[in-house]
Amino acid sequence: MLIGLVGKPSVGKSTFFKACTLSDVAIASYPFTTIKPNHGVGYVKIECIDKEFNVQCQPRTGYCTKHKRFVPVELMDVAGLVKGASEGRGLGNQFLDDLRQADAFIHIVDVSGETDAEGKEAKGYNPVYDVEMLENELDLWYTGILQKVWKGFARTIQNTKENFAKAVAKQFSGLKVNEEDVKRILLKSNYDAERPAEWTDIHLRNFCNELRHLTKPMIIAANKIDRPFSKENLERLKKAYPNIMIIPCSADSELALREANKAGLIEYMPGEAEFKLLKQLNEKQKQALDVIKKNRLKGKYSARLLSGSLRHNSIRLCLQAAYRHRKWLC
Ligand SMILES: Nc1nc2c(ncn2[C@@H]2O[C@H](COP(=O)(O)OP(=O)(O)OP(=O)(O)O)[C@@H](O)[C@H]2O)c(=O)[nH]1
Ligand SMILES: [Mg+2]
Repeated sequence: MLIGLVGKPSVGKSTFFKACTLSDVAIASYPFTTIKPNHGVGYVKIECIDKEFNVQCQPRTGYCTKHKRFVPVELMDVAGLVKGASEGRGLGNQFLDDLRQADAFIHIVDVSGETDAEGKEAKGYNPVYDVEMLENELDLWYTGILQKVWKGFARTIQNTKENFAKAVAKQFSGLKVNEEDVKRILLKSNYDAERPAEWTDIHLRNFCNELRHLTKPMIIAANKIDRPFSKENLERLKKAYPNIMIIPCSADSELALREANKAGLIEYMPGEAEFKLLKQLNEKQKQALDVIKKNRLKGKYSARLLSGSLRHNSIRLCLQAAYRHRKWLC
């Protein structure tokens, strides 16, 4: 199970990846900090059944502590995507190539409004544009794969009565699209698979959009919720995209807590409301943790709630994708 972290530059993809995996990756405020994809293992936290039996289990994969089970999920952090990527802009095609193997995406959006479409510093930017842009680029990517061969492809299928679903799945080979996926789209809508040469451009684009949604399901992580205008922007996003699951988070805060835990300064279990101090901290460390505690762990949009629900929801996302491929998560 591979989840790709996608989004424009500087939204916090690598920070999110590092908070989940604790791998050593480059994080910086300038665009295109990441060029080559980073792979790592993150964990989805779920309640463990061992609580019912009052024992401590030893899972084959992942780990279990205090009746919380941490299920491993492979994550991939890639380069930022900008408008025109499907035509090769930015790191365009290379970026999209890196995403072929993903089973699902988490779209990391900067809800602070402090980065523009290219990931450069800005003020008052509307993150709704970022969702529009990414959705559009992913659709163009999928549509482009069929469009470039469509005329000859559709004519041959129509004349030779070749199996449409099989032929389409072959065109998308490498993107984890199978025959069953194509059949599901055909069943759901009224595309005429025996006469594809008669499809219009709109038919083709709609078909590819549906195939993309089915084969690369996506949720949104509304990152940088700790910034002043983030809550306002979050509401704008929710209003514009009522059908997409949107989960606010602060990757930066989560990373600080995870690193402090790793260094033995605090005891913190990912997704919990509290952490326990284990050592004397210096003034700077104390201040940083105080800010996280006051503003992020206790507030309405708390890091705990956020990271907790993000984990919970990413399970649904993973299971949805796993089910498609008829295999279990672990
Ligand atoms: N305030 C705040 N800043 C954050 C948060 N997450 C990341 N950042 C900052 O955002 C900037 C960009 O972070 P990266 O993780 O490098 O972003 P990226 O999306 O991987 O960027 P590219 O690799 O260039 O595409 C850095 O300065 C981070 O410290 C957050 O939750 N809150
Ligand atoms: Mg990065």
